[in-house]
Formats: sequence, C-alpha cells, structure tokens
Amino acid sequence: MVIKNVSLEMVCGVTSKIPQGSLPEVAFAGKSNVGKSSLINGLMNRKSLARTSSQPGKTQTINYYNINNEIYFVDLPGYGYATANEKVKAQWGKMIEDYLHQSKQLRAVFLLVDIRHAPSENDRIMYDWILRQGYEPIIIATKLDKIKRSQIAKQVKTIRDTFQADKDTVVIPYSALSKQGREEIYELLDGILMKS
Ligand SMILES: Nc1nc2c(ncn2[C@@H]2O[C@H](COP(=O)(O)OP(=O)(O)OP(=O)(O)O)[C@@H](O)[C@H]2O)c(=O)[nH]1
Ligand SMILES: [Mg+2]
Repeated sequence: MVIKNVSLEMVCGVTSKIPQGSLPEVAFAGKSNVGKSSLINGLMNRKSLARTSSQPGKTQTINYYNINNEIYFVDLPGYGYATANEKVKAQWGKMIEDYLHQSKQLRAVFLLVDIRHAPSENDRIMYDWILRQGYEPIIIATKLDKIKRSQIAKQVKTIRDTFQADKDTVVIPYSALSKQGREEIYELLDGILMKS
C-alpha cells in the first residue's frame, strides 16, 4: 500500500448516526493510550493528523481518515479510560459496539494491546465483540520499542494465550518510534483491499 493522500473526512460523536460511506473501512480499537492514533499517523506517514496525547482519552469520537479515496482508517475511542465517569464510559462502549454492529463497510478490526502487558478484561471483551460480529481480529502489539528484543516472543505468547487466539490469528509487534511492523500491516491492508 502506498499512501498518496489522506484527510480526516468525518467525525462521529455520541449523538451522531454511524455514517454509511461507500469505501471499505478498517477500524482500530484498543484501550485508551495504547497507541491507536499513533499507529494511524504512522501508517499515513503523518506526524499528527490523528491527534495523540500522553493523557488517556484523547480520541472521544469515531474519526474517519480517507486514504487515497480507497479505504477509511477508522480511529475508535479508547476504552478503559479510568478517570472518565460511568456515564461517559458507557457511552463510549455503546459507540464502539454500535459501530461494529452497524458499519456495512467494515472489513477488518485491528485490536491494539500494549506489548508489555497481558491483555485486560476489557481487551478480552473487545476481542469477543470482534469475533461475535464475524470479524477476524488482527492484533497489533504496540510500544515494541519499550521492551528488549529477547522479550518479544514471550510477550507475544502471553497475548495469544490470554485471548486464546487460534493459530491463524495474526499478531504484529509495532513501534510508533521505529515504525517496525509497518510493512506487515501494509501487506495485510493490501490483502483486505484485494478482497473488497
Ligand atoms: N514509545 C512508544 N510510545 C508510543 C507508541 N505508540 C504510542 N505511544 C505513546 O503513547 C501515548 C498515547 O498514544 P495515542 O496514539 O494517543 O493513543 P490512543 O490509543 O490513540 O489513545 P486514546 O485516543 O486516548 O484512546 C502517546 O504519548 C504516544 O506518543 C509506541 O509504539 N512507542
Ligand atoms: Mg487516539
């Protein structure tokens, strides 16, 4: 995949209806602060089109990035943002669930988890939502630069085991600093686009 032009085309808040565009979509899900917006910037080759923050809870809307007029990258709000109040948490959960239910153009869901930790209860719920909606989750293990090379295989195994992922489930370690893992993700995206 070669990125030629990108733009933030739609922003969808809690009260908006899920837009039904004509391009295929891939979504990026994961807990707050895991690196969804950073990954999207890395894939788009942009430093900060998708807003990132060291404060969790930066992305509170569903943001649609139009890539080459070919596909949308859909940045979902992060879950598990500890200091958000219950009402806000419930709204975010509902937005994500509605999106997975209602988007007719969704082709794949990237589920991001921090490579340093075992996936949380919320991650497992998300993984199950993805499976139940009939999508094959693609797991991206983020912040690869924060662990030693020698720990990668063990951390990937912990992630697989926690999700009880089957053999075919792809886990790609990724670093937003070095962009390691990006080529593999582009290849997957090419495969998804060929099928749509
Ligand atoms: N070292 C390192 N830091 C990262 C990486 N990916 C993201 N970060 C940092 O983690 C923080 C959160 O990144 P975001 O991309 O904003 O995370 P997000 O998942 O979009 O967060 P929400 O919008 O709150 O759901 C930022 O300070 C990023 O710079 C990575 O691969 N390596
Ligand atoms: Mg974000």
